[in-house]
Amino acid sequence: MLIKIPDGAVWVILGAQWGDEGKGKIVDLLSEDADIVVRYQGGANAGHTVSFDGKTYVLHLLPSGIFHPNVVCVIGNGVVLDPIALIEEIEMVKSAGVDVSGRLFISHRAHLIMPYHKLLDKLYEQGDDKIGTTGKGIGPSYVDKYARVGIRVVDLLDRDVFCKKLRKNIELKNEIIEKIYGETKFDVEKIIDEYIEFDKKIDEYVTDTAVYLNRAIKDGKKILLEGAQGALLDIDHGTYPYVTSSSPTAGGASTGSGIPPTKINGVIGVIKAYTTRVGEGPFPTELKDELGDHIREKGHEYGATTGRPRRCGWLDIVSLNYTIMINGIEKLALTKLDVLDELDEIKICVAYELKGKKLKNFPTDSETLSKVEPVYESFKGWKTKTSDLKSYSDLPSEAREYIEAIEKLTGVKVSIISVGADRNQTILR
Ligand code: 2SA
Ligand code: GDP
Ligand code: MG
Repeated sequence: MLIKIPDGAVWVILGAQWGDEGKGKIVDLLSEDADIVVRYQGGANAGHTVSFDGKTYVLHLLPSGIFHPNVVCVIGNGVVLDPIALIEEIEMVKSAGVDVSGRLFISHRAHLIMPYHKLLDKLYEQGDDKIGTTGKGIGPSYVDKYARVGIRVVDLLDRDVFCKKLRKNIELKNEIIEKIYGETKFDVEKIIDEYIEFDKKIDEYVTDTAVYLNRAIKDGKKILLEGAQGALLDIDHGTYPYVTSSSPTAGGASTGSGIPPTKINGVIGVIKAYTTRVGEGPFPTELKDELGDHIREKGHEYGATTGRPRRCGWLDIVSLNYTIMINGIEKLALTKLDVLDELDEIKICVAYELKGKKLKNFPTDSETLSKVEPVYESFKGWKTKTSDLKSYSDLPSEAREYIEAIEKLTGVKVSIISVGADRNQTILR
């Protein structure tokens, strides 16, 4: 199934909910006609699933275009790179017959995840105020980036620079580390050796990816910018503090890749036919009942990185209209329609009420969001298997009504409909 991408297109593909919308599937699908796919934020917290030819792969750092031999994959400067996870992943795709040589580029400017980041992540997650992170060291690594003490891929080029920065970091963190372990846990020399070894393994991929991408734009290449997590987990625009520490939104695609905003000419939002969230934080349409359990089991809603059960609920148009606004989403890809196949009734949240009054905007604080009452519109279920259907007109009329209601409520066209995890289980409009 080929989705044609115009020459010179630079499109952002991002999650318009709380992540796991099926970005991996959609990016893989679009990659068939793309030249370059770029990851622009997050790290190995992401789990992007790609399924084809009866096989399923979960990617954490490599862009979801990696299974298309003609696509160049770029890990941009906005990503926080876990060396161990990256090397494991390169090995994983190699054993699946994928050659990454000459078609994987990693930014010099990407920050590294260090062993103490993972430890601090776990430490901050103790107690009642936890965020429900993936424990992959993401937050602490971005803290160091913004505190201007982070270690970047470029620092590995000079052993002396790397050692100096690492020693300073360990010194800064020792106090906390000693509090947990009663002694300094980290062997600085061992970390240095491990990371220098890592540098040797990735050296062939490291380059100035901003220069590479801007040259590619001049050459009219077709570029996809792949967001991780989702817009409602954005550090600025998400349900703070229950967010990730990066910018999954369209703005982050520019800062996280070095592609200027003026060169981005399309934004596609990926949404599920319902909503999921993993980790803590408000979720107005959450179903804490058997229906929620049914959706979790039917949709295999378990974390692709941690295996944690995902919280499930109805589609929420209020939050969706907010993420459409923040990102300038012009097209929607709707996934997992098949998961709703067995339901008698399907609901969409069309408004929030607080103390009996309708809210005009998506609340700015999590406290308020946790108190809103969703107002639902009800739709008749189609009670028909959709996972083998190939065209829009094949879909049962109730399913089409559901999709068209989403379009009406958002003012955005649903251009791609996914009815199964496989590449081919897709309906185009
Ligand atoms: P972190 O680890 O600091 O980024 O966690 C902060 C919040 O961001 C959420 N988050 C995610 N939400 C959905 N999917 C993610 N990737 C994995 C997946 C998650 C998994 O694909 O299933 O396996 O558990 C992801 N990564 C981060 C996280 O749950 C916190 O709410
Ligand atoms: P991502 O993080 O947005 O890439 O999404 P994940 O890979 O974390 O989670 C999406 C899950 O749904 C994966 O297991 C996919 O294989 C699966 N999936 C994607 N699209 C569909 C679909 O249309 N139907 C079904 N049943 N599963 C899908
Ligand atoms: Mg995921």
